[in-house]
Amino acid sequence: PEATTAIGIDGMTCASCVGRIERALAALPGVTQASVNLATGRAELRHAAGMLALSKVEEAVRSAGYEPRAAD
Ligand code: 9UX
Repeated sequence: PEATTAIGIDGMTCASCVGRIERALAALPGVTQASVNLATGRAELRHAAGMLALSKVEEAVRSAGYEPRAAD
């Protein structure tokens, strides 16, 4: 089954940040969709249930140059 994970992202200031992070998150194993909202500083991931550790999401956000935080 499919599951949803949300994470907060600090440091985004333009639409290109959004595209960069969406590509990085969509490339994670098990992820089927990644949508990032610039206004809310929040990302939502659709992924196979049990296939995505939050630590991997945080790592991908940091590698892309942004700061993960707890989702609201
Ligand atoms: Mo836009 Mo985001 O010029 O890191 S890509 S600020």
